[in-house]
Parts: sequence; C-alpha cells; structure tokens
Amino acid sequence: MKTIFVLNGPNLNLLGKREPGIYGDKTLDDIAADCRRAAASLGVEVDFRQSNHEGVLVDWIQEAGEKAQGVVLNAGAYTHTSIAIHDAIRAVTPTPVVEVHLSNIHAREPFRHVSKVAPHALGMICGFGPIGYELALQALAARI
Ligand code: CA2
Repeated sequence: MKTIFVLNGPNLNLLGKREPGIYGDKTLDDIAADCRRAAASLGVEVDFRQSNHEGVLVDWIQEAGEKAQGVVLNAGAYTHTSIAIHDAIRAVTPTPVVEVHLSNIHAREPFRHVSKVAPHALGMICGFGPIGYELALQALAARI
C-alpha cells in the first residue's frame, strides 16, 4: 500500500490545549485519527509524526524520500524560517509535498506570509483548520 508521511513541526503538540481561538479545540491525536480514517477511505496508509526539532523534521523528509510516496507537511513556525527544510523538500524531488496550515497564514502577521516550504511544494492548503490535512491527503492520493 502507498504510504504518506504526515509531518508536524514545533508546538503543534499543544493543539487543543492552548490558544483554541486560533487553532481550534482538536488535539493533534484527534487530527491523527481523522487522517487515518481519511487515508483508509482513500486506500493509502499514513505515518503521522510531530517534532519540535528542525533537524528531526529534515531527517523525516529525507526518510519520506526513500519510504513514502508523498508528504503532508505542517512545518509550523519553521515554515517561515527554515532553509534546511526548504533544501530537504527540494532534495526529495519528485516525492510530492503538500504544505498545510490550520490558520490562514496570509491573514496573520507579515512574517507568516512568507513560506520557505511553498517553492518546492506541490501545493498549499491553509485556513481550513484540521480539514486541511484531509484535503491534502486527498490531493496526494489523486496524484500518486
Ligand atoms: O496555522 C498553522 O498550522 C501554523 O503552521 C501553526 C504554527 C505557526 O507558527 C504557523 O505560522 C502557522 C504554530 C503552531 C503552534 O501551535 C500551537 C498550538 C496551541 C498553542 C500554541 C501553539
């Protein structure tokens, strides 16, 4: 079966526990369960992970290049800063990466309007909350 890595960056482990006004009340475990349900109906498997560490995310993107057919990536704040993540996504080409954000990063502070992930991503989904992960899985399942 085809495998999609769903990778989550810093502070996303706090979802549902802090700042529900911005990020909603679902926990990351809830989102993982939604992804697994969506994946089952799309006929793919998800490997869902979270790390607060940039290098770990780089390692996982590289691993995806060998073991997975696609990546859903919410790199959190590293989206806006990480050249290492930008380079890793480029390095695993042609493995497709879909960038996801719970919030609409373009409607927030100017520093969130820039994405280092977007230039090498297949596409980007933001502003729809947790459903964005399912939309990304659907887009990848149609592509791989
Ligand atoms: O909207 C998104 O998904 C973000 O990737 C979330 C990141 C933020 O830095 C990006 O600009 C947009 C932050 C995730 C922090 O998550 C928290 C959850 C609960 C409480 C505090 C932070």
